[in-house]
Amino acid sequence: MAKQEYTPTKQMKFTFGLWTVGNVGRDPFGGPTREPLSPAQIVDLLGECEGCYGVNFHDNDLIPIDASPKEADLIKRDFRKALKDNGLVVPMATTNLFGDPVFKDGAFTSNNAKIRAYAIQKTMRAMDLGAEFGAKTYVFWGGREGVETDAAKNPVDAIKRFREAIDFLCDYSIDQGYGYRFAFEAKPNEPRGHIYFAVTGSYLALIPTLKHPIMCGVNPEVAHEHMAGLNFVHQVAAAIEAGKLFHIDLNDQEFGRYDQDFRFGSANLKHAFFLVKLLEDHKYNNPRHFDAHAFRQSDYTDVKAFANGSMRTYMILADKAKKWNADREIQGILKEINVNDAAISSLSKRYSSAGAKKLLAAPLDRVKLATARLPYEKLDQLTMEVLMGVR
Ligand SMILES: [Mn+2]
Repeated sequence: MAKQEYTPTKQMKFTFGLWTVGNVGRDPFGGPTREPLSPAQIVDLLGECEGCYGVNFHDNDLIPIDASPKEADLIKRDFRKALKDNGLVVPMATTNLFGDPVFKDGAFTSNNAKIRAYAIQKTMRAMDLGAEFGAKTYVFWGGREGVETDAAKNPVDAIKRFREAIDFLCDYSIDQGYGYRFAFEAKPNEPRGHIYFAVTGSYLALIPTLKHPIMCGVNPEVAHEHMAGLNFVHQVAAAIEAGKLFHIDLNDQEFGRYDQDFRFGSANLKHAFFLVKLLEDHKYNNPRHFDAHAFRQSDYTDVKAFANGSMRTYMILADKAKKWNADREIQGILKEINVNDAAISSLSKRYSSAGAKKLLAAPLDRVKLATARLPYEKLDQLTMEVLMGVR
């Protein structure tokens, strides 16, 4: 593949949040290392990154929480112009339900009915704002929905309260004709000691209990599952299999560390490869959102390198996935390990009394079955050689 073929295209739907490339380098131990950019300036920066498709926002990334209506109008006007000038769209919006002190003990799951109501009110307004810019995916990340001590809240009530808020907001979206699809984003901890709905699977279990399950799916994030030591690829596979992968947050993370939000593919290349392969093999066609930020040491030129690098790594890994799928030796091993037997499958695939009797009587020799070859060292080494660029 020629080098220029790694250039991202709009069809890939690569997006960034205002808060990602606009991150000013603040951390719990130090202040900003970069001057803040306005939303319009962030859009201009993304416009300089070839192949970038769109930009996402929390309500307060675009409009400060205490902005006057007049100030809000000016910001929106500049932002809209920048989107047009740079040919970018807004596919996703979300609500900041974590930054303000009012949410210090949760939003939808707060013990205070007035705070729960305020969180729903703020989300309705944020949905209005997202719809104004054409967003069709609405993400819910419950950053403060949790506890440091389980003495503080009833975890069963927390689930009921969260469901109540989502059911209400689904109806609001339908009522307004916004056409949103909701995507829930799990995280096990940080900023709370323990966050409810800790993993993507928690939301996959919640969704069928909602009033509008068809409208609701998930937005898994690499780093959030890796923080919990989980295999992210398997979480995403569960979402794909359930038809619920509405959106995805791509970044990277060393296992067992704080929430690092590193550039996609920069820490765990092999996991990133299998993730891209999974998405490409299953023809994922929703936005590919890079929810990450540049190192604290970077200036804005380097922030652009971060954004371009995120997209380029995905393109390179998509090419590697193609190579893996076309590799004859790899495919030969896959053929060898996938043992098919139509007669026996017809017995075990679907239950019937007669079939069960036949299966009980089938001559399945466990000692012989255990001798089937599984050359996984070879398969894994070939995979690594594709990744290391020597195949
Ligand atoms: Mn995220």
